[in-house]
Amino acid sequence: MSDAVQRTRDGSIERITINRPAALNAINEEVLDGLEAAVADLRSATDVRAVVVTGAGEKAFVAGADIGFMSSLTPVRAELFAERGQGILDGLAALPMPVIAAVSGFALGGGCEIAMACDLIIADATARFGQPEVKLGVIPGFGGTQRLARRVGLSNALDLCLTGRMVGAEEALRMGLASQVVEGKAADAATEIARGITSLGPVALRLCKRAIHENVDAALSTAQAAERTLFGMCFATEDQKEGMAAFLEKRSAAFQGR
Ligand code: CO8
Repeated sequence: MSDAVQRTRDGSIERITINRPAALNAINEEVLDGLEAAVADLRSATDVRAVVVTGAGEKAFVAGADIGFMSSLTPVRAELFAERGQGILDGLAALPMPVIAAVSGFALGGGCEIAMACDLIIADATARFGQPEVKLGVIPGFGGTQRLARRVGLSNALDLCLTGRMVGAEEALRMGLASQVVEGKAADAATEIARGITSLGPVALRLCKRAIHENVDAALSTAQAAERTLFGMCFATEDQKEGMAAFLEKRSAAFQGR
């Protein structure tokens, strides 16, 4: 079994580390295999309340798809590789628990696309984001043209995709690509944020993700109808009763995820 993607558990936090530091964690078939397995396991992992995705080594989150691997792809295999990557990142985005990308160093091409499939992107001062595919004569293929436009708007997405330029953490924050820029290492801050999330209502987190992800492209009236249905569903949970009782009794809530 490959160790191109490593997974560790810290209480109810799962950490996924993309682990090819000598190639700046570039994405090859083994990385996709590891991500696919992680997504499949986490989909039904009720004991995991938050996920942190990070890259091994000091230099990169992920510096894109592996260019050596891609260089000899036929059009059909390239499309299949992109289709597989898109499917896995769709699965990552649809995980029931919050997923946090901890970005230190390069998050380029497919690396930026992995980060954008996460709910939060936590960047430190070393982070460098970009979609440099046009420099290689290709376009983003793991959802980048679409997720970037949805996250940062058309103007910023066109800027990044058509120039291939890299932006630092502060510019990524201004664009709305990074959720937060932190002091110290992104992985440490992301773990702290994940710890905070583990004390929140798991069912509410799941429904909140659904409300946002499943309706982002819908008309406002349709999306709000979905929201109020999901809001109503919260009142069928023990978590809602516990959360509101804890507030009224001036104590911390102990959510069971039911
Ligand atoms: N693929 C393969 N190897 C890589 C990659 C990569 N994307 N990025 C870095 N490496 C390797 C380098 O070749 C080098 O290996 P070696 O030591 O054996 O020569 C090692 O990592 C260290 O890299 P550098 O020496 O280049 O480090 P620098 O600090 O000088 O530069 C950069 C760092 C700027 C990040 C530079 O490595 C770079 O530009 N990398 C390529 C970035 C890039 O273009 N990424 C986008 C790739 S395209 C893509 O992601 C499309 C996704 C959708 C795919 C759809 C499927 C068909």
